[in-house]
Amino acid sequence: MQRDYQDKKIVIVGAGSTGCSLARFFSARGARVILSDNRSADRLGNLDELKESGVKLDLDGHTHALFTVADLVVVSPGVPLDIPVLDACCKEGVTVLGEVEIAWHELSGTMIAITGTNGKSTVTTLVGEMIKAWGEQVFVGGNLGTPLIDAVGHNYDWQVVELSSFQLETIEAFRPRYAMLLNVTEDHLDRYPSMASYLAAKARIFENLQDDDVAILNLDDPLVMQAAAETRAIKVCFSSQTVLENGMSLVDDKILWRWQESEILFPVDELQIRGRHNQENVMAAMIPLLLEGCPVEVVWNAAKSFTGLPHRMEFLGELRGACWYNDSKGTNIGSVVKSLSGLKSPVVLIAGGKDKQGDLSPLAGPIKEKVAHLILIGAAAERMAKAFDGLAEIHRANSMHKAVELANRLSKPGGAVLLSPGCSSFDMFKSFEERGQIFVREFRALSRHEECVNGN
Ligand code: UMA
Ligand code: ADP
Repeated sequence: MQRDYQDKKIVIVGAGSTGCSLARFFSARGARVILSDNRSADRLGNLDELKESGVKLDLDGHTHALFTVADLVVVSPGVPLDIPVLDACCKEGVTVLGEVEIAWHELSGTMIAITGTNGKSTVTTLVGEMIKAWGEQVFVGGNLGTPLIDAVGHNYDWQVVELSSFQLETIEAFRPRYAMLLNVTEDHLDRYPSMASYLAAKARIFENLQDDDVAILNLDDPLVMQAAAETRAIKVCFSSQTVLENGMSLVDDKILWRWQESEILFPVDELQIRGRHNQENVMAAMIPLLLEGCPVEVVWNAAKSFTGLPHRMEFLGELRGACWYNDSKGTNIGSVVKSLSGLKSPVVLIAGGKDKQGDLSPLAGPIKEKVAHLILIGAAAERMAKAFDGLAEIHRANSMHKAVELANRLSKPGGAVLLSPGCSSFDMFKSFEERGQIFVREFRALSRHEECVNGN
């Protein structure tokens, strides 16, 4: 499966975490590597180590002449495929692939690939925890943070990889053993011309599956079932609405796993992660493990011990009787709807950020029902203010510090304050993690201040 890159001219596009890992991988295999980025050196991380290992840099823009003579161009997920230099590659017949495709050819072990609009990181982490509890060697990464190419050379028994639609756009032969599609709602419409093209990118996870591979599907989501309609793989579904003869269902307050004559029940009130969507995440995560013969108690104990990831409905504490939640990873409208559904009114919602140009209307009903005050930040503030006019009292804040102060003043005992932006973070912050960390830091500073004031 491994490919020979000795002396090949390889251009890597994007010098973020993916690009740097790719550069290390290819230079260790004797390739002639050029790392290209449209940013200047002062806006990138330290690239000295790569330079020392012979990687050439092409910064502050992409030099067409370097690309069109390359043997291979490998793009980072955040690089749109329609930029002029990649058009030029296409015209010249230069192969353009993504990091996941490159990594897949190098890896042995069983791969579980997970995509969907929401719940990917939760399910990826949970599957990883279950495999670790089973005592196997597992790589857990992908869009979650550590590029898949970093798994090469470690002989993992398993790779559990979170995949974004961006990463799936640049696969060719990529064929995981298990391919999971959790749900599809609007996202990334700043990159895709339509919902159909976003769905088509997600559906590529099934493209190369064969008869003995497994597609794990959310039966309740028509777009998921549409995306997997043509797959050759064995379909194993989960559903919280239908009781399945074969598959994973939610029956009252129990998860029911039925597979080839056997039947097992798991009480959901034993789980620490809350909400119907998290029950669905647990159902999806358990499927590959149970199919692989992992003992039921190992699977369920891992599910029960899982307390969730930071920045996903992370409970911070109470301030003046209101509960505060950090849901900085709520980066699309569908996820804000889910997060609000678990909260009691009145909610102060902090939202906004880099606008992904999606339809905001699914959030109108939940805002009307639950949100008393909507504090808007970032580039999407104007569009959101128009869309939600009259549904809640609307405020603006030009920093997280101001948003937190205002939220504290507007909150009511018994209610909640929620940061769930429904947007990506890149207009004001480096990442959703940084946005969440700053929110938490501001919350803690305010809590200390209130304690001092009350103490006096
Ligand atoms: N760049 C160019 N030319 C362009 C556009 C961008 O050179 O035309 C450069 C930028 O200047 C920048 C570099 O590309 O220096 C960044 O590449 P990248 O955005 O792919 O960033 P990485 O650091 O490689 O991170 C990527 C994923 N980022 C995106 O998909 C935007 C990370 O997901 C992922 O964790 C990482 O690979 C490892 O797999 C982040 C993300 O926001 C968390 N993902 C989206 C999401 O979850 O919604 C899809
Ligand atoms: P992703 O990695 O796909 O962004 P995460 O697991 O990080 O997903 O969860 C991000 C947010 O998405 C959560 O805070 C929650 O609001 C929402 N979410 C999580 N799981 C689901 C699900 N199964 N269906 C719908 N929304 C979900």
